[in-house]
Amino acid sequence: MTTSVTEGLTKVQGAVRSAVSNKKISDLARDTGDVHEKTKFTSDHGVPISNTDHWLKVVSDDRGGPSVLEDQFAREKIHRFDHERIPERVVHARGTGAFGHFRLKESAEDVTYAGVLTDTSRITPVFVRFSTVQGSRGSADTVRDVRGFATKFYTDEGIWDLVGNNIPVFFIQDAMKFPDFVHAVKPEPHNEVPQAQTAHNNFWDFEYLHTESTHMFMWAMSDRAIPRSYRMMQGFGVNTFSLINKEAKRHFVKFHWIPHLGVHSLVWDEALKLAGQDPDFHRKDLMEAIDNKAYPKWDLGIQLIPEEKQDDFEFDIFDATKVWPEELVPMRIIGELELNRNVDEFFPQTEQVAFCTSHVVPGIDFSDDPLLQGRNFSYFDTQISRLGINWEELPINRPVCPVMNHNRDGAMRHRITKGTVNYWPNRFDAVPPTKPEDGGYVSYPSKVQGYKKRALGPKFREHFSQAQLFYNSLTDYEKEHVAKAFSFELDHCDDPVVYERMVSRIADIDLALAQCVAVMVGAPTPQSAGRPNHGRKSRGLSQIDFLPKEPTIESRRIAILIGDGYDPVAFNGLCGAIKAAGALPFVIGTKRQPILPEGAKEHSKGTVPAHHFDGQRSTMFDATFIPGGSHIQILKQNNQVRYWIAESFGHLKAIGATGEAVDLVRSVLSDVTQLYFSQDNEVMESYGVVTARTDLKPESFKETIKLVKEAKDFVGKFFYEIAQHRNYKRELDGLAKVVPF
Ligand code: HDD
Repeated sequence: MTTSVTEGLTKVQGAVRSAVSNKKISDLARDTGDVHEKTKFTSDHGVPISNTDHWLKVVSDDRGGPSVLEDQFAREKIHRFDHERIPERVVHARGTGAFGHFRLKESAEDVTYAGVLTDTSRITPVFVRFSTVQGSRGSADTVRDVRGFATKFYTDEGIWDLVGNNIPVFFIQDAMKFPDFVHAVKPEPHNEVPQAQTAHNNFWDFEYLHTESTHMFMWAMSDRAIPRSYRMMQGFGVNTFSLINKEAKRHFVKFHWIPHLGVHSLVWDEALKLAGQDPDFHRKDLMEAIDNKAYPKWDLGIQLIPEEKQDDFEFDIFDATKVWPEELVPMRIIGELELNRNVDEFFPQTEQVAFCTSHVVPGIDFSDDPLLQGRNFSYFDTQISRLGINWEELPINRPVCPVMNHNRDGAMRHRITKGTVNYWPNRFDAVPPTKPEDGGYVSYPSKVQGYKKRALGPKFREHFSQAQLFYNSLTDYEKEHVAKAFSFELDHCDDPVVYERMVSRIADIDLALAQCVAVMVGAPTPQSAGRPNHGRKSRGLSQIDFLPKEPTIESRRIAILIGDGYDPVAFNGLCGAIKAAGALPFVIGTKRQPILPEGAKEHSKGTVPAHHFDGQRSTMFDATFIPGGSHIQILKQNNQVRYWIAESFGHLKAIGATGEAVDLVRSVLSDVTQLYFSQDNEVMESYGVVTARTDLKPESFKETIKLVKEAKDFVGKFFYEIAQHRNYKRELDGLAKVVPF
């Protein structure tokens, strides 16, 4: 008996190892399912069905009659449908996911023996689910909110779930407060309003009463909470974990995902509009990028503190409301995450994926972070309620290494374990615990002493210093955005107790900010700061610290506006250059039927635009290009085109125009007297508006990438402006508001 179980296990392990070596492991991590085109239509019990449209009825020759309950196929179809929904996640209900892999670039064996962080020859398959926090499953993607960034690593030693957010700190220090926090942030209990917004009394009431939230709400009011794309945001493990090495030495660790594309955000007006215009904006963005092979990538960074230095900091390193400033704890980049495959079916993969912070692999351990310890209880529990006790058997959650133990039964058990015993120890020595020398998990033997009390360590009591550190580290335009975010949020609170107290709290961080918000929301203007500003700043808190090393427009969506009579040379040249730079051109026309270029021959097929002006808005694109040509006479009369240009300008986006289109752009932006446009032969860049009077020459498109790096010629200058993401100078100099949109 013992031999057969062990042999079986060895065989499975062998099969997995060889699959790993054949790089087929990524296929094991997902169930590709059946391809429906090749399979006969059957009932769920496998019987082929010939009619799926009509319930079995008693019909006579001339009329229909009653349906009969006997129809087992109709009943099965309706039963299945009635039970299609499972409880949505209590938080992070709205999300999207993708598959990919993690490659370790530098072994971290000096600090851990975890295979996934030491074996540089491995390619570890992953599934990542991004999410918003507050909204229901059907809410919009672009709301102001924290974003979830949860990664499931299918390692050779089992599942490692790194369940993080795009903000490095959290609202509370102790997990016991989580239900209060979630109740306060979710729609209010009496009317279920508002959906997917923190802009309401209860949330800000809670924030005021929990000074520990101050650091986090400063982040939530910054641009971090309105990302341009899931692909352009950082991820943070937030909690403090431990890494243990072969010598049984412990380091405390914080995990970071750093996006190759940089960290970029929408502007608030755009985020608000997109919530209605395209509620799936972020979901589609991720799928579109992967479909176009613009695979998003992140570096994995670790910050390490050796165990003996845990008390060397003015903050408690187990307090999840604190960052570890990079000046004190440097970042070490060790690996790279790439997402490269969209899901095949949303429900069994993205919806049923289930994460657990308690899922770590040998070499990774927990810490005394009180938030993490509570999370380690909560996630497993929530998966039981969402999916049932056998949730780890679902294809998306299943480890790719063998699983063997004495756990049994429960609803929806799939696994069949052969053998006559299901307990340990047993007379056959069957399925014994795995010894540490064979890779069995060993919890780090840390020394624990103290009193059993409902309390936190003394350093957990300081709540404002890092909130100031964050605010001080922002650029001027980022600070302006924080002021606007507070003004929006507190304007939506109608209880003066809430917004007046909150303004006094903001004065604990920055007096000028509090004064500005007070004016906007109608609270008494504070006359003195709640506490002095320590004036310190830190790297890595402002988004500007994450601009890509080389300017890139990869995967950016660029709208090209045309009507009949567009200049074909500029149009074709720009389309080609956009594609060559890895970005996506979208032709938006006055209609979605063929549009003819200037001088088209009689039977010319013209261009069929991807969209027309009623179908799209400027908000859905990163930049706009308008080629010259006689079509400008038509576009000039078109209010949608004029609005598009004004709105793009207001949303700080790059605008490019050539030939006659320069006059169109100038006429829309004529009130912005600080702008300069191309007069004759030169290419002009002014506040991110790039214009060229002369016709574009095909040879100038050839070396696109080089031109962008040097910001040369029309293409180089225009693409360089797109790569900057937004022209914030336009906002700082007050130009963005000049043209109404
Ligand atoms: Fe949580 C989901 C991130 C604190 C309890 N959380 C959830 C998800 C993410 C996070 C990304 C979605 C996972 C997915 O895509 O399925 N949560 C965090 C972070 C936290 C945090 C970064 C602070 C460091 N969470 C936290 C606490 C508790 C929970 C303190 C409870 C004590 N979180 C849950 C949950 C969820 C969840 C209720 C809902 C759905 C799920 O777990 O699977 O158990």
